[in-house]
Amino acid sequence: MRLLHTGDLHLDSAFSAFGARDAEKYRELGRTLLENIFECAEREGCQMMLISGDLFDSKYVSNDTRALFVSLVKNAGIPIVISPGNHDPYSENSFYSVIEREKLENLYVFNSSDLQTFDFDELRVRVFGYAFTTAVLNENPLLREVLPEDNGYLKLLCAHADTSSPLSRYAPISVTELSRFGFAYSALGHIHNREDKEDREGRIRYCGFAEGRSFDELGEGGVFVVDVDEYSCEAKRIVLSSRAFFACEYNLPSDTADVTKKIAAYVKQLSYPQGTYLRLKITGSADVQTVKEIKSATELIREDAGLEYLEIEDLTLPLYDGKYLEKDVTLRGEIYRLLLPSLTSADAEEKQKAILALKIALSAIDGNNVFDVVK
Ligand SMILES: [Mn+2]
Repeated sequence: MRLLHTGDLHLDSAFSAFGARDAEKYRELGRTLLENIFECAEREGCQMMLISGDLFDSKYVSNDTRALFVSLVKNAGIPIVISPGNHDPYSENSFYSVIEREKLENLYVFNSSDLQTFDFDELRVRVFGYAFTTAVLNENPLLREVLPEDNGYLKLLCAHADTSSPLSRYAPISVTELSRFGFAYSALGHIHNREDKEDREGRIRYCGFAEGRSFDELGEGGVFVVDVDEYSCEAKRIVLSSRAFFACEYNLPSDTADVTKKIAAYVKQLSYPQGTYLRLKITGSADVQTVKEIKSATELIREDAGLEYLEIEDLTLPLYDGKYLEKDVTLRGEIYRLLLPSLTSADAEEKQKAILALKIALSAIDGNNVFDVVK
C-alpha cells in the first residue's frame, strides 16, 4: 500500500520572534503547506495519511485553520489517521475532541494514552497508536501492553514518540524495542531534524519538519510517501516547503577593502532557492568598524542575493593583529593569551564564548560599556 507520512507541522505557531504582522503571514504559510500536503497525497495516489502528532502547535486552533482542515479532510477521500502529540494532546475541549462532533467519516484520531487500533478492512491494514492526553507521557503505551492477536492485516504504527532517550518524557521507546513489534512501518513524530531512517530496513522513520519554522530547522522540508507491504518498504522524500532556513559561514579576508561587495558576491553565488531565510556567520578577524560596516549593508546583500530574509551573525575576533596582542605585555595581552586555547578551539560553542569574553574584556579595558558588545 502507499501512504503519506507527515506530522510536526505545529500549525498556528505563535512565531513571537518575528513580530505580529510577520507572524500572521507565517501562520498563513502553514495553511498553504497543509493544502499542499493533501494535494501531494492525491497526486501521489496515497491510500492513507498518517499524521504522527504535533499537527497543531497548541490545543487552540484558529477558525481559519480549523475550517481549512475540515474541508481538506472531507475532500481527501482517504483515511486520515492522527496520533495527538505533546503539543496538541487529546483532552476535553481540545481541537480533536471538538472535531469529533463533526463526525468526519474518514478521520481517525487516537484518543487514549492506552494502545489503540483502527482496522481498515478494504486495505487490510491495522494502524496502532495512542494519544498524548497531556503535555507529557512518561511511559510508552506500547511497552506496557500486550498487542491484540494478529488478524492477518498489515500492521502499521502512527505515534508521537522519542527514540533518543529512555528518560524522555515523550513516550520513550528505543528503536530495538520498537523493531520487536514487527510493524511494517512505524510513522513517528517528535524529533524534527531526523529525515533519515531509524532502523536498517527503513521501516521506522520520523516525518521530520515539512517546512522550517526557525533556524533550528535548517534546509528544505517535506513529507514521506511510503510504499509498504510485508516484503519491502520504500520511502521517498517529497519537498513541499515554500521557504527554508539556511546557515552559511564567510571567513573575512585579511584585506577588508570592499568587504561588503565580496560578501554580497559570495552569498549570491551560493544561489539559494526562493524563499530563503539565511543566517550568515562572519568569522576571521576584523575591527569593530568593519563589522559595523558589514552589518549596515545587510539589506543590500539580502536584496542582491534575492533572499527573503538575512541576518548576519558576528563571530569575528576583534583583532587588528593577533600577533601584536600575543606579545602585548599589558593586561590586554594577558587576557588574550589566557583565552587563546579556547579562541582556537575546534568546539564551536567554546570558541564563540571565548570570542565574546575577549570582546567584553577589551571593551571594558577601553572604558566602554560592555553591554554594547553583548547586544
Ligand atoms: Mn513533539
